[in-house]
Amino acid sequence: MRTQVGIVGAGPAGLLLAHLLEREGIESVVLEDRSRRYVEERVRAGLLEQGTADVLERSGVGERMRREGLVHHGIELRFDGASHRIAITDLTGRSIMIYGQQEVVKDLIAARLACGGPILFEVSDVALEGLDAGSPAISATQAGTRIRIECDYIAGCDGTHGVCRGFIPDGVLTHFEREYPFAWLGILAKAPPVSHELIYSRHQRGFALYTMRSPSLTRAYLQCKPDEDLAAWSDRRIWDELHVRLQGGALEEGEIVLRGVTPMRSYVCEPMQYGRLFLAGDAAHIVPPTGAKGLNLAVHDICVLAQALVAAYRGERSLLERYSERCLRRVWRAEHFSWWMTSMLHRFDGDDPFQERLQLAQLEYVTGSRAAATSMAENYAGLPYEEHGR
Ligand code: FAS
Ligand code: PHB
Repeated sequence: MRTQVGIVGAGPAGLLLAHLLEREGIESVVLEDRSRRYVEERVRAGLLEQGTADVLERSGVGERMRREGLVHHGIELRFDGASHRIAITDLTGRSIMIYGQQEVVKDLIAARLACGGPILFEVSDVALEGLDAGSPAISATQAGTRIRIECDYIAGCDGTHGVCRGFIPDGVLTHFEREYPFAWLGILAKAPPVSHELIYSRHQRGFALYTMRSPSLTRAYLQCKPDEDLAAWSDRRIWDELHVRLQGGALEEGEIVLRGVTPMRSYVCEPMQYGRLFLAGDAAHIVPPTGAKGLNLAVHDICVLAQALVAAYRGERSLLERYSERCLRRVWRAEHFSWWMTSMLHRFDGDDPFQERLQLAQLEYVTGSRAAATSMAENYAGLPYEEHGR
C-alpha cells in the first residue's frame, strides 16, 4: 500500500490529523490496535478548551458537540469548608466545553468513514522503518496478514503506551518525568449533576473533583493511592467520601456504571520528531488530569503538525523542521499549569504543616486576587493558539 501520511493511533490526535489532512486533499491511512467499539466507548477526558472546541467546529466536526456539549463559564474551588467561584469567561472572555472524549472520537470516526478514509482497526505488531532515510514505511498485521504501507511521513499518535517513540534510536530523545504519590479513583454515575459548574475541592482527606458528561451523567474523581484496591470501594463508600470531601452542598447519587484508577504523571520527550516521524499527543507528553490539558494539548499538536505537513507538500519545509519547537512551548506551559493545580489541590503523604499552609496561601491568593484568578482562568480555558492565525 502507499499513502502520503501514515498515522498510528485512532485516538483524538490520530483521527483529527487524518481529518484535517483530508480537508486539504492529503491522503492518509490510520492504524489502530483496538476495535472501533473499544475506542468509541473508552471514557477519558471531558473538558475541551475554547481553542479545541473552535478547531472541531471550524473543521466541520463540531455540530453534535455544539448540540449536546455543555458550555461552562466558571469553576468552583472549595477549601476550608468554603466555596469560591473563578469566573472564567468574565475574566478572560473565553469559555470551556464539557463534551466527552469518546464523543469527539465518535464524531471523527464518523467523518472519516463518511469520506471513505481508511482506518485499519485491530492491527498488531506495528513496526516503523526508513525514518531517517526519507523512505518511511509502516508494517503491521491485520487479520493474520502482514501489510506494509509506504508513505512520505509517519505520525506517531499512539498514546502513552504506544510503540512509535520506541523506534527513535537511543540517545536522540531527552525524557522529562515526574511521578505523583497518588492517583485518581474516577467514577461515571447515572445521576443528574447538582452543580452547573465543575468543583475542585482540597480536603484534609484528599482531593475531589465533581464534573459531568451530560444532564444525566455525573463524573467524579477522588484522590487515592497509586495502588488503590478498587474492590475496597463500595458504591456507599464512594458516595460517602464524595459527600465529605466536597464539603457540603447537595449531591445526587445514582448507579455507578464505570470506575477506574488513573495514575498521575507528568512526562515530556524532546524533541517530538525524528526524521520523517512526528510524535503528537500522549505519545510525546503526559499531564496529570487536574488541569484538564491532555486532550487539549493533543489537539494543539495536531493543528501545528497538519499546518506544517500542508506547507511541506506545497514546498515550504521550515514549519515541519520547527514542529517540535512550536509544540513544546505550549506543552511546557500546560505541564506547569497541571503540576501547579495538582500541587495546590492534593494531599501529599506525611504530615507537612508547612506544605499545607503553602497550599492554603495559594488558594487564598488565587480566589482573592483578580490578577491571580485571571492567570488561572486563562490557563484553564486555554491560551489562544499562537502563530497559526486560528
Ligand atoms: P490516546 O491514548 O487517546 O490514543 C492513542 C491510540 O493509539 C489509542 O486508540 C490506542 O489504542 C492506539 N495505540 C496504542 N498503541 C498502538 C499500537 N502499537 N498500534 C496501533 N494503535 C495503537 N485528559 C484530560 O484533559 N482530562 C481528563 O479527564 C482525562 N482523563 C483521562 C483518563 C484516563 C484514564 C487517561 C488514560 C487519560 C485521561 N486524560 C484526560 C488524558 C487523555 O485525554 C489523553 O490526553 C488523550 O487521550 C490523548 O489523546 P491521544 O494522544 O490521541 O492518545
Ligand atoms: C472530566 O470531566 O473528566 C475532567 C474535567 C476536568 C479535569 C479532569 C477531568 O480537570
